[in-house]
Amino acid sequence: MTVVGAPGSADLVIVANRLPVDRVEEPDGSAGWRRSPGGLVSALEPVMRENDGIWIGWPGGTEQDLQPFQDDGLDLVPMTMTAEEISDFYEGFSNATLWPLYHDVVAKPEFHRKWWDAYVSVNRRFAERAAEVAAEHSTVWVHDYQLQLVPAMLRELRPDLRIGFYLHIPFPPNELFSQLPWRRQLLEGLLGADLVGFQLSGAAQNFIRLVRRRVGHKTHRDLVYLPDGRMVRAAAFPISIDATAYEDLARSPEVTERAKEIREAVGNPRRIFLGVDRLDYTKGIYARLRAFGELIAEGSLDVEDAVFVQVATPSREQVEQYRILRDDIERLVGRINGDLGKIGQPVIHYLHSSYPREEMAAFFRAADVMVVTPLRDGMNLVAKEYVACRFEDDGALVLSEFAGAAEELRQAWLVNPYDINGMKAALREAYDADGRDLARRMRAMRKTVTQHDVSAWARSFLHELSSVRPSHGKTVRPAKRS
Ligand code: GDG
Repeated sequence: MTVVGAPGSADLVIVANRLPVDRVEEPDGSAGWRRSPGGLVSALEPVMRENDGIWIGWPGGTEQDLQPFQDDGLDLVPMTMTAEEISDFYEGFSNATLWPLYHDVVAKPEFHRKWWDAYVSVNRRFAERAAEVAAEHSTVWVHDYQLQLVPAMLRELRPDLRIGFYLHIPFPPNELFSQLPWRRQLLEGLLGADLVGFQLSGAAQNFIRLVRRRVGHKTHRDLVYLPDGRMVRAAAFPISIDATAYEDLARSPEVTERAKEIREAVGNPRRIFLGVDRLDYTKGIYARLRAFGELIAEGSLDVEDAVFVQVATPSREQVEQYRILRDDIERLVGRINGDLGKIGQPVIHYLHSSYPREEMAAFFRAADVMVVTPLRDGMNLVAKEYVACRFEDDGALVLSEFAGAAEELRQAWLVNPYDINGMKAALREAYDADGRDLARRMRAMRKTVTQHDVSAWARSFLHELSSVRPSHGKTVRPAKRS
């Protein structure tokens, strides 16, 4: 075991709450690993390989005796978590304090000192592990809201490192952030990084303003000047997807066939509306289904012509707010189908389940109108995935103004997800849109998504990180363009 303070061997260390693999049981009963589908893995895999990278994260569960291992050539360092830490650090401070606070307080954040203590101690463990494995003057890239204290903790242990941090969710303005009893500690935690990346420039500006106001450091534009002479840069790096991989999947004969089957299974209506979300209160599922239900109830749309397929992937089921949300949505779906459906013809096909990527691509190809209406969302990759799958330049995207993706996908039907009548009008317009209008919009959105894909995102963050600290440290080799 390496001692904290003595450098390890990795030139690039990724630190994220989750490892890119899940623990699974093999057919013979032994425990194995399966690559989790997330986009972050495909984004970072090429740079990991190019730089002998190491990924530190929690594999899920409470197993304690876990050793570093390789999976398909990637070096993975599993962090353990006790049942109490899962409840206080993960479900508590991460998902019941920070998550709602950072998403416009769409649910009420809970503040508990015990949860904060767990957040501090888990962050410290992650920082210590990163300090052990990172080579001298190497680069450590820390991800997301669960680990905001890691940059400063790590810098204290290893001042030689170049440290980047990326926040995948929104960063709130002073008016909301300042509710947090530990606001200053969190800002100071982030300031341990050389570069703090956000989805949108508005979030980066919120951060800079908060640092000036709550920590008192001097700032100029996107830079923070620390008393010790160090500079921290805050900037936007909008995340994306592996667009080519999605398009290839969508073009495959299997997915093409499966998309046809899905259309048939829901009765071959004129238009299929689709929602795909983790079952989360930020995603705006309830209001969207209400809007669609009202269109059917008023006779503006007919159930013979239009159905709604809602995939709601199970998420954070131990957190109280998520249980309540599930009940609310399921009651609404039951009511709409009970009132308005016909035998063999529900208005809403509701699926509380997760699916393989191929099936997701088939849903995207089967759907005529993709409905993405979060109340607040850092980016929303589903919107981009839909666009990537529409290689025939058809299909409509109805997109919330409050999703980060709305800054790039300007040709979508943009809606205010709090305005039910506005959403109804947009759904109806998208339903009626003619082929030329659809093609014009989709072509423009496809250009955006293909040009700014996830590997461009990773490259630009790492490039910026190496230029923020040019005189210091080895430079991470960008992955070759594929
Ligand atoms: C956070 C931020 C930001 C969903 N169900 C299944 C499945 N998915 C995939 C989607 C998509 C991903 O999960 C969800 O990403 P989103 O971006 O939509 O939302 P969050 O999970 O909230 O992600 C968000 C993102 O981080 C990245 O920075 O965009 O704003 O909140 O890729 O396709 N994938 C499979 N089966 C499912 O059932 N295979």
